[in-house]
Order: sequence, then structure tokens, then C-alpha cells
Amino acid sequence: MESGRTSLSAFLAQESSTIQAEYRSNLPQLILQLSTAIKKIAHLTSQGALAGALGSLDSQNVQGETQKKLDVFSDDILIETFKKGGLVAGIASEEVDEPISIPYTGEQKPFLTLFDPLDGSSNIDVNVSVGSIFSILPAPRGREPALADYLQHGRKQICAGYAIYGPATMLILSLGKGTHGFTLDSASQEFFLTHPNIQIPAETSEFAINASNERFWEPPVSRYIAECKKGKTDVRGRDFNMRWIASMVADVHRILMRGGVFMYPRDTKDPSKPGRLRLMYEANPMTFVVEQAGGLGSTGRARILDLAPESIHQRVAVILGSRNEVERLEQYHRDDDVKTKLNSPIP
Ligand code: AFP
Repeated sequence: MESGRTSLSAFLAQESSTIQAEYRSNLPQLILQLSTAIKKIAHLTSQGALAGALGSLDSQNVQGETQKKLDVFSDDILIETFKKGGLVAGIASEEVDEPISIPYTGEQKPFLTLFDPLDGSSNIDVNVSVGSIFSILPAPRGREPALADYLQHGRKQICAGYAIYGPATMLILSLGKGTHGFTLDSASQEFFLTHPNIQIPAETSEFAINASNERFWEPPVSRYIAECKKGKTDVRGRDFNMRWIASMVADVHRILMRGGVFMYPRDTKDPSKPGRLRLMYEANPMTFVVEQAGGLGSTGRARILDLAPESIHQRVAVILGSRNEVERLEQYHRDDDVKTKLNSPIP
């Protein structure tokens, strides 16, 4: 290892004293197991069409979404890794309907892992960055996990993060003491610390939203975006820029690197869905790393990490990123709720 470069394993050893005592010996092992799975997925995505891993399958996942070959390959790699690793009592995946519980044989396995194995998979065939998102929760003691054991609110996460398979493969990780970035050195196949203690600027002039949904947005979101688009001619006093990669990992990574606000809000497009993104393995882990980097994660009406989960695949509105912008959007939601109350007929 070149002098002065800190490998992932060296970082985990250095950070050991900050890890809860009961997880100090095994959480680093779990993260190193995860990093091995990420390297395998990174290799597959980098091979593109050559790996025969592009394109869609005839199957659909529990979300009713067409599965890409790489979705399933990535899911298999992660499930196999955690099953063989011996530290995980249960696994929940976007690609699998019910959680996979590992039979309890008397030896305590301390962790539950929840993940979106390949986020942004509709971008794979057009060679745009995709990623894997993961959340680590404490497993129940002395028994096999039941469904209810996975439904812990986001502040219970022991560790969370994501891998981004882009021009560089990076692992962004938080153990609850800051958010740190590691870059994969393709020659040595080692992750090295390149972005210690990431800080998201509180101010930003860049928003990320799928503008084609504009007619479905709720008033506070419409108000916020309209003000951003009016730029320095209106209340914001400065011009804004927009980005939308349609790969949450890539959009959130940009925000961790230079600030911004990511929005997949509740809209009226499908009233049965309170948003598109999933709470347990997208919103919670991404909010965890963002808040550990000084940002905020909200539905507009509640902080994401405080939400009491109701189901493994439940969806949620997501507003995530630079603190001042998320707080402004929360205020706009409060303003709108007051207006709605004032305009509603007296019962
Ligand atoms: P896929 O995994 O189906 O590509 O969805 C990606 C995603 O869940 C998230 O990563 C994006 O931010 C969001 O959906 C994009 O949604 P739209 O396609 O509606 O813009």
C-alpha cells in the first residue's frame, strides 16, 4: 500500500473504538465481506455487454418492476455473501418479496442486512452510474428474526451506505460517526479512504427532481421549484441549476460531494403510493449517510429516520440534502397545511 493511503480495513481498525462494544469485533468483518461483494458487482457492471449481464429478464420483482439481469446477479452476490459470512441473521432485499431468515442454531448472528442490490438499474443499458444501497440493523437475540424485527426506524441503523459504480467505484459508509468515502484502486482491488468526514454545504443552488411529474406535485413542492426556476428575479435572489440522473445513488452522491437537494416527493400520480422510493433500503440508509454529513432527510412533514416502518417494501416521500433547503421545504409544507386547515369547512 502506498505510504499515506488508508485502506478500508485500516480505517475500520482505526475507528474500532467508536463502534459500539458489542459490534466492535464483527461489524468490521461484515463491512469487509460487503466490500468483497461490491467488488464483484463493480466488475460485472464494468464489463457491460461483454458480461452478458445487460438487458431485462422476463421476470418482475415484488415492486412489479421488470428485473434487469444485473439486478438479479447483484442480488445473488449479496445474498450469498451474507449467508456465507456467518454474521447475518436475516436479509431483506428490494428484489425479494419476503425477508430471508438464516436458521438460528444457537450461535448469535448480530446483524440484519437490508439492501437495494442495484439502484438505478434502468440506467444500466445506457451505461449510466448505478449503485448498491445497504442498511445494517441489530438482529434479535437468541432466535430467528421475524418480519417485525426488520421494521426498525432509521435511527436504529448501526451502519449504512452505498456503493456507486461510476467512472470510479466508491464505497460511501457511515458507522454513526461521520460519513466517509473510499475509492476502489482497480490495480490492487483495495478500497482506500479518499473522502474522510464528508460535509454537505448547508446552502445550495442545485436541485434534483423528475420535472416530468410537475403536474402531480403537492403545492409546497410546486412553490419551491417555481421559486428556484425564477432564480434571482424572485424571492430566492439567485439562480438555480437542475440535475436528474434518475439513479438515486448518483444524485445523492453528487449532493454529498457538492451540496444540493434531492426530491422524489409524494405526488398525486398514484395516490396509493406516498412516493416512489422505499423507506427501509433506500430512504433510511441514504438519509443516515446524508445526516451524518450534516444534511437532512425529510418527507416534507416528518424526518425520515423517525418514521415507524409498517412494511418491508413501503414507499415514502424523500427530500434529502443541504440542510437549509430541506428546512425551507419543511416550512413550505407547514405553511400549506395551515392554509389547507383554514380553507377546510368547519365540521
Ligand atoms: P430503477 O432502479 O427502476 O432504475 O429506479 C431508480 C429509482 O428507484 C431511483 O434510483 C431514482 O432516483 C428514481 O427511481 C428515478 O425515478 P424516475 O424514473 O421516475 O425518474
